[in-house]
Amino acid sequence: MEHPDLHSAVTDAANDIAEMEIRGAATIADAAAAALGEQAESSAADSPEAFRVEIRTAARRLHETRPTAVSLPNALRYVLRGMRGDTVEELRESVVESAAEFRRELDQAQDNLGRIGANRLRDGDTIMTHCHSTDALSCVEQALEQGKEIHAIVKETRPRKQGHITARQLRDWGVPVTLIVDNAARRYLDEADHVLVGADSIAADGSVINKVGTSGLAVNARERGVPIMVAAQTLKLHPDTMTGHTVEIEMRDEREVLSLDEREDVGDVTVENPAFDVTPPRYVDAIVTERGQFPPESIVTLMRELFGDQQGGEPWDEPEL
Ligand code: RUB
Repeated sequence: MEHPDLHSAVTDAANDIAEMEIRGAATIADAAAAALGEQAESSAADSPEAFRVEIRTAARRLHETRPTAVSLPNALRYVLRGMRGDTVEELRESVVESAAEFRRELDQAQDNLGRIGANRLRDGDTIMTHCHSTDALSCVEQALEQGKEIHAIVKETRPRKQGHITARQLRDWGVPVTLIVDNAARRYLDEADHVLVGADSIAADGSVINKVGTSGLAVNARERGVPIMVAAQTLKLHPDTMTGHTVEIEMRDEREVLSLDEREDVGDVTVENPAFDVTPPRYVDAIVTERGQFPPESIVTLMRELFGDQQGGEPWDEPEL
């Protein structure tokens, strides 16, 4: 069979995800679902089989962009599981609807999670954040809507400085923000009531995979007695970890760390640029999801309930009959 044409919505989304123009686990999932929907909508497939191949090829293209956030394969799997029908038209309609439904649920889950997480924040509390997480910010937004006053210490988050996005968003909501370099975090923990971060993936043992630097922050926070709260929709639960798989940590280009001039100046050294790290469950106080909040060690119970015996597998695998 010929290689199917991919819609520019898919190739553009894939490039933007790889280049981090689209970034953050929930936003990546949303963009991937939207792109699959557009592929279905504009498909010129002349048979149901050709249509299925086309959608699976699009899913593969989107999936190969970034390896760590499980929200991406979970989103693709959701949309592909909704693909049903005997004709191209039926298949098209089912994928378009499945993608739209996924996106609606994502929004709803983030709002519900925010309401649950906001209950942990008291009037006058100060949070310390790392990176930029829409799930984490949803908790702050809901706390503000409840009339609470919240202050924020925002880590800039090298090398990509996603902390600036967090700072801008909080400032727009009227939250007083203190921006600090990552290395100052331990000093400012004494002024924080919570560390509030998001997650790219949550493993079955309750480990939290998030932006590199999260684990060091969590260890320091534990030592200072500051509770660590992780805001993560169930979309971040990693089904493959139930059978012992580990989560791949993305290694990114050294140019994010050193400019070409700096590279020349520094000379022949090895540069490593892991984008994420793993925080063991003993450093996490609560994982807040749209289904309630959980001590990390008990997240596996929720995973069993949600995934049952079904394993993750590749999103484009043919369903077993
Ligand atoms: C983003 C990051 C965020 C999580 C959660 O990393 O680590 O904390 O993705 O975000 P990157 P959200 O900038 O490398 O994508 O809560 O929005 O899903």
